[in-house]
Amino acid sequence: MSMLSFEKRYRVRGGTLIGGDLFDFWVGPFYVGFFGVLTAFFALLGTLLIVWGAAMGPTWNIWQISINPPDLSYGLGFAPLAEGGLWQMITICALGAFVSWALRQAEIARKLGMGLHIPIAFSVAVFAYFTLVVIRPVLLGAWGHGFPYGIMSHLDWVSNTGYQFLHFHYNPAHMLAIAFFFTTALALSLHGGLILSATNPKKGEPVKTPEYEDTFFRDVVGYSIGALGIHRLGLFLALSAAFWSAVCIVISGPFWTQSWPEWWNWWLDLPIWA
Ligand code: UQ1
Repeated sequence: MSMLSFEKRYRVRGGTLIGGDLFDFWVGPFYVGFFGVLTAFFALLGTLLIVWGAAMGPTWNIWQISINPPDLSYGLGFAPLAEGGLWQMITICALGAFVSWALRQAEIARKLGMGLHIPIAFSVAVFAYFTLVVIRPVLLGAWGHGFPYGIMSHLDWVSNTGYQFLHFHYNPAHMLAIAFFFTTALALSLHGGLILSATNPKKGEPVKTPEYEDTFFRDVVGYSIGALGIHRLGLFLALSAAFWSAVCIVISGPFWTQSWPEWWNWWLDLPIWA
């Protein structure tokens, strides 16, 4: 059973941002709303365009299919469908679906009288994608700077773009992003482990209370951040990872064109060595 019987009681009217009561209904377990319809529209159209692009060839090999952005010579203009125009339309559909999804999250949160933490957090991930396919290409003057939509091809793009700056690990914002990704994994593993251990005691023993959770961490590291605190910390770490990822790529090209190892020459150039 995917939905508990009492969940029905939380299915309240209102909270919509647009459309009033018109789309204020559920289909099975799913809330629809104006933005649910919009999300479905963009997701379906975008997927069909990807399939159309794949059908243009040259391969049906799932690993090798790639919908490429236009050639750099098209600048910030529209390109013919087979020459990157499909990539442009798919990008519009993706952003349309992501933004609609965030607004649907906002409607549901409003219905339930919750804060807007979920749509705001999701928007940070969307912002990272937007930075890659819109902000950076616009700053560099061509849609061709966006990344191709394909399993192997997007990995090749990441590799090539990294080597364009000789060694991307010397990018200070990239260092921060990686540190935040790793710390997010550490925090979530500690938290998930703690919750599962507290809720799965030995046979016949009662589930452990939050005091046990606090005591565990006070015993191991001398500090407990608390049940609410760990979620605030986790959210901060995860959003920081996405944020610095966006920063590290948007500064590469538009604001720094040399190799990233060379950026550290500011250290050697300090006047104190003279
Ligand atoms: C923690 O202190 C805590 O509070 C009881 C949790 O909540 C359930 C946690 O999940 C974790 C992982 C910690 C430990 C975190 C730090 C920063 C010491």
